[in-house]
Amino acid sequence: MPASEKILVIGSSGQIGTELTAQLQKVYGSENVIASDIKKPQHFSGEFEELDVLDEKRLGEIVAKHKVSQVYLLAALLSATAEKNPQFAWKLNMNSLFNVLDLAKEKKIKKIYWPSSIAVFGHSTPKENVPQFTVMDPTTVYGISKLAGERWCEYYFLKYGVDVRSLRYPGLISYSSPPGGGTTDYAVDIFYKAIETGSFQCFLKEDTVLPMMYMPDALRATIELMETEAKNIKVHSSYNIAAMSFSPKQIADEIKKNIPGFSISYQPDFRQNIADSWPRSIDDSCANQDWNWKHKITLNDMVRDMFKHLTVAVDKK
Ligand code: AKB
Repeated sequence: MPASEKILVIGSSGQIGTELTAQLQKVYGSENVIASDIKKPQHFSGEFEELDVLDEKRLGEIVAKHKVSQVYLLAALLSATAEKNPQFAWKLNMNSLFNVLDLAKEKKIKKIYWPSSIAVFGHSTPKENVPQFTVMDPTTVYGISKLAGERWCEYYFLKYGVDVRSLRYPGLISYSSPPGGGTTDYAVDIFYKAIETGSFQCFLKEDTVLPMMYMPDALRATIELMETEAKNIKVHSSYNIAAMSFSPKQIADEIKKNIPGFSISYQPDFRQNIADSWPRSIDDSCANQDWNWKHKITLNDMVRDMFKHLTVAVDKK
């Protein structure tokens, strides 16, 4: 990244935002990264601006003040929370994207990162090895907003030459910041409950297989995509990326290798319907061909690393 670039992360306190902000600071220098969210977190080191992304005027002021050239837009309501407030989810997920796309259209910023999700797929999408281009019929408001967002990203690229890049994240698993409001969140909660109480009640059925990824791979994918030369980006909606797929039972079995007495029970709720509409595995060969993407972390590595970090964190409490 050229030295003159300044990055604004919107939604820097969320699950992805917390870790991506730290990684961007590490890679590009703290002085080149401005974090922003609705409220400043208690312990944050670096530049921070309080920002409601729906406030277009304030967003423009922050961009001008810091001479921002790249925006990572991470603020969104995820699948489960969005179902509880569909109108607001649509407003937040779509208007935030328009506010940022329009800054690029007006040449106030040069590059955008905006995450999409496996939630863009639906019941008619193939369940296994979903190709990059396929049937997409999402049934959740979150999935609909991500699919519409993908179409708008491509539209802004084709019509106005906006450099906007995107990944369809699978469920993301991390130890340093909790997820909020997703259907794949169980795969993070299960570790905390296993360590703290030795048991876990899962809101999905035991054999519900979903695509997942460990956060370090997701961060690397994001930065690699943003570093790719523009001429090599062939997908202007959002790239499929993949790492691993597992069910609650499979991850519970891995956890039992670390905590032999661990027990899991299943009490499916409304999130089961959401999970049932999503695919089980993803074909990410386009990302591999265009910018050399390849995941590194397997289920086994991830479980080992989660326990290493979480056990230390729980011991310190
Ligand atoms: C969710 O479960 O809503 C998210 C996602 C798959 O985008 N983690």
